[in-house]
Amino acid sequence: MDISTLCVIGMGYIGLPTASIFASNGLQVTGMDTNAKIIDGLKAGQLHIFEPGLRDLLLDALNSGRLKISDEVVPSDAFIIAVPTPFYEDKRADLRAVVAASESIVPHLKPGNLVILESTSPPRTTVDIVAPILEKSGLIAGEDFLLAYSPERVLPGKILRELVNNPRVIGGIDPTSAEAGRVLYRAFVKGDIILTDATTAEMVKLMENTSRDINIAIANEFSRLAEAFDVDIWEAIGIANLHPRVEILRPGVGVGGHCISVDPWFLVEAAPQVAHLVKTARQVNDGQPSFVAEHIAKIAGGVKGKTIAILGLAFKPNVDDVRESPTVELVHHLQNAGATVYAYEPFKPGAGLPNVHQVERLEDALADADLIVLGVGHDRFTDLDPVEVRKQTRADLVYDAVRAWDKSRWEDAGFQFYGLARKY
Ligand code: SAJ
Repeated sequence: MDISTLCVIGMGYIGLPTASIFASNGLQVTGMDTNAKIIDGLKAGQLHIFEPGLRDLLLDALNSGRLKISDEVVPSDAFIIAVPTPFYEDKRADLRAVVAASESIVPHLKPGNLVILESTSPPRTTVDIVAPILEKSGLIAGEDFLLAYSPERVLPGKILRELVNNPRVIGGIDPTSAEAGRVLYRAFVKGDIILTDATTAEMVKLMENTSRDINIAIANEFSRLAEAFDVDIWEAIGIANLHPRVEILRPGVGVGGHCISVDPWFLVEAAPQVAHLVKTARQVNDGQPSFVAEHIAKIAGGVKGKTIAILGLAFKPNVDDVRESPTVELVHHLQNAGATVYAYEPFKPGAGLPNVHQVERLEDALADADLIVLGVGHDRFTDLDPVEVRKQTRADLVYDAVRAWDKSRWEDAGFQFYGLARKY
């Protein structure tokens, strides 16, 4: 089959790079979003997200004339749905954007078209939700048009490299749909392309992020145990990881972002009677900001009435994404315990987070602080010179929640230094 035109629905962290990369590999692409502000910005070559290399890729794609940005779905050979799937308050998957995107394709769907769902979704979404919506066109999935699920699996911060080089899973509602997916993604994917059925592909995606969540949960739980036994968790993990079959991840403030902290709930929702471990791991990771806040309070002799500078609000180092960020939770816990918190996030100085006092410059956070907390290991924080920081603050205490700072350097600069389950 020949696919020369493509419409990508959703210009977020996945849809935008995907649309740009298809355009730079010869397809005629329309990047569609319902958010007028995003559309206007992109048309002017302005990005609403930060991802290394994306700006140049977008500008090249726009300049080539092969990428058009639009607020409408347009008739195309193939459609990719790359919209967010958040969860409701009660942790059930919120599929409204997937449903709306599927409905927006219906008037344009023609025989022979290929539709791909990329959004992370509960098992059976492609078959039970997307297919029936598309069939409102009068066309039959698997007979008149092709339909597949192909999860994005790229790591924020390395999206452009991983889009090209990671293995790609394509789950068709039938083998012909999967094969059509292979033809489409071969335009730029250099990694292996593995074909399977749609529900297996949905489950694979959820299994990947769930297994990472569980592995981080055990690291976080180990940090609490180490704290209880007065053990340096980093030394302990370093030694344990010398074992050829052990690979413990890093404890920290918790697990955030729009993927790992959300996706396991889709399995819990789909099979609550089975997914016990998955649920417990989620609860352990969700409880980590509170554990870190209590640890900080213990070290500081209580935080009531104290002023705390939090460095970093993003969900992980060197990204601008503050969604589901555990550091934001940490801010809230410290505030609830009576602290005044000034938070500085260099990648998004004005994130507009509710109930968070964000400052625009590092020095504004440091000036009146009694205590400095490193919440996210952004390079520009790990590179800080403690001697320079000493000049900008009256704080005596620093707390490194992510083990990014060298204890002795901070102590030499005159600070009392603490960290999560850390002795050295
Ligand atoms: N984290 C730790 N300790 C660690 C590793 C991570 O506390 O040792 C925390 C991070 O600080 C962050 C969270 O976990 O808050 C998640 O970060 P991450 O780097 O593990 O993953 P994401 O959310 O950026 O991207 C994940 C990736 N999935 C896997 O590695 C299995 C990525 O490949 C997926 O494409 C992405 O989710 C997604 O979109 O689903």
